[in-house]
Amino acid sequence: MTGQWDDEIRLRGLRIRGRHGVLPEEREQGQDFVIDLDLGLDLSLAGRSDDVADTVHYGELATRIAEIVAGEPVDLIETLAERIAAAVLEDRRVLRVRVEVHKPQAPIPVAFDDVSVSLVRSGSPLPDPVPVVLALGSNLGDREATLAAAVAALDAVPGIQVTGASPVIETAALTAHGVDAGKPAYLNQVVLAGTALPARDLLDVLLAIEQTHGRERTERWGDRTLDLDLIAYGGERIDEPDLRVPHPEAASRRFVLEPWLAVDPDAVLPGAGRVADLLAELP
Ligand code: A4P
Ligand code: MG
Repeated sequence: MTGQWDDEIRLRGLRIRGRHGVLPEEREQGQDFVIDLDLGLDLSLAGRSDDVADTVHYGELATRIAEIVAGEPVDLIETLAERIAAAVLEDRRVLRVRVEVHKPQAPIPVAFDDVSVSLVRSGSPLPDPVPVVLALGSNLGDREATLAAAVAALDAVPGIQVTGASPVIETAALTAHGVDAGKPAYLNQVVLAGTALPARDLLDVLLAIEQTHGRERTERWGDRTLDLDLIAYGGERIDEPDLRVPHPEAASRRFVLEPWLAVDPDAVLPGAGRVADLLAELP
């Protein structure tokens, strides 16, 4: 663990006009409210990826807060602060938020600098990521570049974090009729990842990446430059027409087992056994 629990995004002095307060003139004329926010969240992912999709976008956050402050009036700045905290915590990555709402023009009959309320609220902790195993294959186009782009695309998806990637191996094409040396050879790779996504959502992500990185736009309609298979989703068994996990062919496919073993010598295919043993048993 890094110091991720201490990571923060701080937004200070967000000044928005609102009509909150109990007095009629406050409701009619409105006044400035000033918001300070401290968001506690893990910034290490964004620090590595340099991708705004891996963090809370402070511009979008500011816009959302401005909508709340400028929106439906409430009597108390306590209520306003609570609403802001709830909106910030809608993003499940935010573990903790401190909201301070200042009302510098509050109707106080004595000279004063500022009045504010400050509250701290916590989000419900994210579930531990599920470890998943993905198999990549490509036998058309710039195979190496396609695999690299697919790994990067996977890692860029919020809720997916690539934790390991095997070396890329070249394998003869396996068809319904066995190994076919006349077909273009494949490059294969196995990627380990952790995900907060349900298995079905993960499959949708795989299919979408296949679509964007996989289709060769040539006359050879249907030929795919990228095949992305979900080999294992934690230890779960799923047996539905369009989603079968663990992948039913994995145990017999050298082009899956070999790279998998290379990236994880202790790998186990749920329901089938140690990958090292499965590989040794293949003809
Ligand atoms: N689907 C169900 N379960 C899964 C799963 N665990 N992972 C469904 C991914 N998809 C799963 O897949 C068709 C549908 O399967 C998906 O829409 C999904 O809903 P596909 O990849 O579009 O089908 P395909 O590739 O035309 O056929 P198939 O039988 O899935 O082929 P495979 O198993 O993907 O194998 N030879 C070498 N040397 N290296 C290879 O990588 N790959 C293949 C393709 C053949 N020969 C190969 C290699
Ligand atoms: Mg497939």
